[in-house]
Amino acid sequence: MSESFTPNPAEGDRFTFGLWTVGNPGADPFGPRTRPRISPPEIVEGLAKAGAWGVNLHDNDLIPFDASPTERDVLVKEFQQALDDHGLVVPMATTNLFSHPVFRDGAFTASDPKVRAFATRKAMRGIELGVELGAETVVFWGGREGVETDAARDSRDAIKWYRECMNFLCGWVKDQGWELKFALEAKPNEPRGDIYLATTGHMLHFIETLAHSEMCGVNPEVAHENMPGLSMVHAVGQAMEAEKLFHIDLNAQRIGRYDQDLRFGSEDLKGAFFLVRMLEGTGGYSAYTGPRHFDAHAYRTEDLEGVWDFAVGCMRSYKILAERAQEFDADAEVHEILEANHADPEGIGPLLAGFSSSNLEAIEQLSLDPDILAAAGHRYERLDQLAMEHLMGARG
Ligand code: GCO
Ligand code: MN
Ligand code: MN
Repeated sequence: MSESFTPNPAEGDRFTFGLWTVGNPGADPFGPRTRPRISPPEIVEGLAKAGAWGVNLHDNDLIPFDASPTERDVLVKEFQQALDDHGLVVPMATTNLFSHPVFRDGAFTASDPKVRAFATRKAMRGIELGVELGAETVVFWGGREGVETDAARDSRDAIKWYRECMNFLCGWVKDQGWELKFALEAKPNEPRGDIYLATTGHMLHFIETLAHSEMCGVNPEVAHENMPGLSMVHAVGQAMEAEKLFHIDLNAQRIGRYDQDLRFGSEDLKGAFFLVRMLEGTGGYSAYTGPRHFDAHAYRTEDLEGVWDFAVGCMRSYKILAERAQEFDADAEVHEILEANHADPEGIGPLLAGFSSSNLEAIEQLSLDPDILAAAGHRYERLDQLAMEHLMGARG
């Protein structure tokens, strides 16, 4: 076991936080903020001290909605200076298409085409800001893309307008000659009663219908998959298999609750373990190469000291889980159980990998007795106990 799980960008740790995450002042729908606001340059300084590699932002985390062009430029310059001073990068940028009342009926899916045009224009300004700061990925989270009542519009229209806006923005980015990737983030509900494209799976299909699907992928979030009781590990696995995991929002969540955005690893530790194992690639396939981004915030009980405890905690938990995953995948007993379950001494698997008359004939000839096949147990109780013991630090 390592002596230290301190995050260190110089050793290859690529942890990022949003300005809105550590900058969250603890306000909720039932009460005002509980801690002071921190300016973007102060956040950059704090994140660098904590061991983060980068910082991400919404346009309006840095530039107020009604700032003049001159005010904008001053804020961007100060922020850029802080990034240079503290050696942080901005790998991702996103656009706030949910706070202003203009988006009360949606942004890209608003029934009023003027609102859709306004949202598209705001997204272009957000992308320009991202490019200016060096971002390579643009996230789209459609917080207001939904309804409280389906009397409002036909969801087929909503999906069509969403596609039109994404196609327009992809076309514009290409026209600018920029090499950017778009990462679409799903959430099932909150703040709208029902949000369109509710899960990562919905998004993966939608992306395939876009004009420039090659530049679009997903940004799955732990909390958003767990809210309705779905598996984040499966969402990420499907995205990785499709080569569409363009970004990730790490946090923690208890099933069935409002979007909690808790410190990574603080709930469903087992889910976090298998997620980190998949991202690190210790169990097979290549590792995810993008930044490990935390979209979470400190408990409302915390002051600024607690905010930095929160940020360090997210990164330490990730590193601890990465080490535990590596130990699990190096465990001979784990290998033994997995090999027994995956064994294919007769070479049957490849026969199913493509239809041909010879494969068909070979499949038809196989002696497959379901009672024999059903007789043996799989030893997943032991395998899972091994995972839990590695996770609890009792092995390895
Ligand atoms: C949420 C969402 C947002 C988005 C962010 C970036 O928890 O409400 O996840 O935090 O990730 O707007 O697009
Ligand atoms: Mn998110
Ligand atoms: Mn969330």
